[in-house]
Amino acid sequence: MTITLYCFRPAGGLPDGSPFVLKAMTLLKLAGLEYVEDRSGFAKAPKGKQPYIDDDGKIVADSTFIRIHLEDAHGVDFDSHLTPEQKAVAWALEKMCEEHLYWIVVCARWLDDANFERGPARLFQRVPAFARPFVVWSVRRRIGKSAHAQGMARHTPGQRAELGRRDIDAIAALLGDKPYLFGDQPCGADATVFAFVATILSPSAEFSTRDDALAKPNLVAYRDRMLARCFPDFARDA
Ligand SMILES: N[C@@H](CCC(=O)N[C@@H](CS)C(=O)NCC(=O)O)C(=O)O
Repeated sequence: MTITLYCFRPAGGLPDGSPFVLKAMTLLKLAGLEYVEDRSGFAKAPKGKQPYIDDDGKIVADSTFIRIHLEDAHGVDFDSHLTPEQKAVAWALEKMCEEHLYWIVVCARWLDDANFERGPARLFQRVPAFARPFVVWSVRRRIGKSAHAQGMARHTPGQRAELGRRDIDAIAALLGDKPYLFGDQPCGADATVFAFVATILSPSAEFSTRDDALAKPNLVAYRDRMLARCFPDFARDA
């Protein structure tokens, strides 16, 4: 049985423009499970977001629930080599990326006009030209409201830069000179942290958090290592 992964599309030199989709792809790769990509499923997304999967008729939405499904239904144990303390750190780090760092990325990509044109604007290329300005305006407005409700958009760009720098410092310090977050083998949290680091390093948006990540050689090497391992077609020549 093949798993179908509902996703957006490659962007910024990565297999998908969404860090959550990239996380799900990476989990599937780390698990050694075959999957096919379907880029036409957004309208039917059960939670209005991607990724979601169809695994032999079972629909699972949300990257974390996809991970739990892979563990339960396919017997995958991403964290078999982690101590309970490392598992706790892994969970906290993942949620820092998904619930904090993500919103810094959202603000950089969607609120900044130049970054919007470089990145998310491309998502609307298939919308008929006459309707595009309205669709773009309404989607940007909705995402801006979400970022405001979450809180990140209430900060000044300088304050977001400060928060982003601290997230990047935390990831870089935890990774240190290890190949993966907790040693020689990747764990579940590597899928998440890689997805966010790679998204931030991608040239599709210019913001200070990207500069902070580019200034961490261990993060750049980690991105390249994970790309080479999971997505060789997208690997840099580094
Ligand atoms: N908690 C979800 C978050 C997924 C998510 O936020 N996906 C974004 C793309 S990065 C999305 O589909 N957004 C569509 C929208 O908000 O309209 C997960 O882990 O999968």
